[in-house]
Amino acid sequence: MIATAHCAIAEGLTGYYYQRAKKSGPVVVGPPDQVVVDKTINFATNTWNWRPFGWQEHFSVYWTGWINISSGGSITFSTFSDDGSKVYIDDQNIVENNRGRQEPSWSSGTANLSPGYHKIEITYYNWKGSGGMGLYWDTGAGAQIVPTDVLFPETFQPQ
Ligand SMILES: [Ca+2]
Repeated sequence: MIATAHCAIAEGLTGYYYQRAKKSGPVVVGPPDQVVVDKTINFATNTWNWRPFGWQEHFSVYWTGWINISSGGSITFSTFSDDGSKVYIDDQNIVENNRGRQEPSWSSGTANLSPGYHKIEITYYNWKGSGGMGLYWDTGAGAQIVPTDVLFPETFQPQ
């Protein structure tokens, strides 16, 4: 047996993709239509033309997994999304960026995190028209896409 938990490779977050949504928010219950691991959450925030699996409208995504915090303290997370999105860390709603159908919009929130692994969950949906989604953090150098090397999929078992 290989002790995978000790040499886990950061490879991104597990994404559950649903080919459905409501006008007011995501629908992320029941069996997903697709499940993948996304290296980063950084989809078409320059073109607003994100079409996962060829879908353009009426889809939702639930990403889940772990984020590894090397230096604890206060960290600001943001999303930039069309339509809405939310971020939860350790079951706390850190970013609330879900106003119903919306133009590309920023929203931020701050989490006070200890060093180590924390559960992270994100919801996103595109009801109609253009779509895109980015997950950012600011660890002192301005808002940047949360990098793959701190993101672990749902199946990862933190020690
Ligand atoms: Ca839209």
